[in-house]
Amino acid sequence: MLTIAVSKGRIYDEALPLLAEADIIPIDDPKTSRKLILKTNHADIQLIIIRATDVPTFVEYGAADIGIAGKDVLIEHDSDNLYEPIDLNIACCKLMTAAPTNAPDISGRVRVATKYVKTAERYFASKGIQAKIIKLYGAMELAPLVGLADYIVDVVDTGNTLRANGLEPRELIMNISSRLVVNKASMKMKHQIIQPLLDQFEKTLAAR
Ligand code: PRT
Ligand code: MG
Repeated sequence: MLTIAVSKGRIYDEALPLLAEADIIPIDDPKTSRKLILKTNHADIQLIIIRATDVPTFVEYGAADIGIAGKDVLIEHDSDNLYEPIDLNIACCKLMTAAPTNAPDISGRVRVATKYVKTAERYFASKGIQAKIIKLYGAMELAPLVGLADYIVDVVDTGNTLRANGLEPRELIMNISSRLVVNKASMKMKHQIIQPLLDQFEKTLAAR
C-alpha cells in the first residue's frame, strides 16, 4: 500500500490535476465525504486527508509514504528526516511580516504574533531585532488590532485579508510553494512504485 498525505482545501485542489496526470484518481471527494482515508482508482494507493501542519509528521514517521506540504509548514516543522525531492509549484504565496497600515517602525523589542514560531524567531534574529514571539493558532491578523502584538508573521496571497483588517505587508521572509515530501525508508523500500511517480510529477511540471 502506498499512502499519500494531503490537506483539504487549496493543496488538495491544486494537487488533484497533478495526481490525475500520474493516473491517481481519488474515489471520494473530501468536500462531500467525511472520510479521512480516500480510496483511489488503484487498490494499493490511498490518500489520507489531514491538517496541513500535520503532513510532515505523518510522513516523517512513515504513517504516510508521501505527502504534499507548504514550504512554510516544512521550515517550521524543521526536520532532516524527510526527503523533499520536488517543488510542485502549487499553493504559492509569500511568508511576510505585516503591521497596521502606516504604523511607524518600532525601535527596540517587538512583539510578533504568529503560528510560525521558529521561523519568526530565526527571521528576527537574522535581522538583529529582539522579538518576543507570541504563538497563535489562527486569526493572527487580529493581534495587532487589539494590542497583543506589533507585527504578525503569516502567509499572504492576494493581501485581501491583511487589508480587510487594516494591516499592510512589510517584509518578505520567503516565497512559498508546496513540496512533495517522501519518507526516507519508503523511498528505499517502495522505490519501484515511488520513483515512477516522482518521474511523472517532474514530467507534468516541466510541461506546465
Ligand atoms: O486552515 P487550516 O488551519 O487547516 O491550516 P492551514 O491554513 O495551514 O491550511 P490551508 O489549507 O489553509 O493552507 C495550506 C497551505 O497553503 C499553507 O501551508 C501555505 O503553504 C499555502 N497557502 C497558499 C496558503 C495561502 N496561500 C493563504 N492565502 N495558506 C494560507 N493562506 C491564508 C493566510 O493564512 C491568510 O489567512 O489565507 C489568508 C491570506 O490570503 P489573502 O489572499 O487574503 O492574502
Ligand atoms: Mg487555513
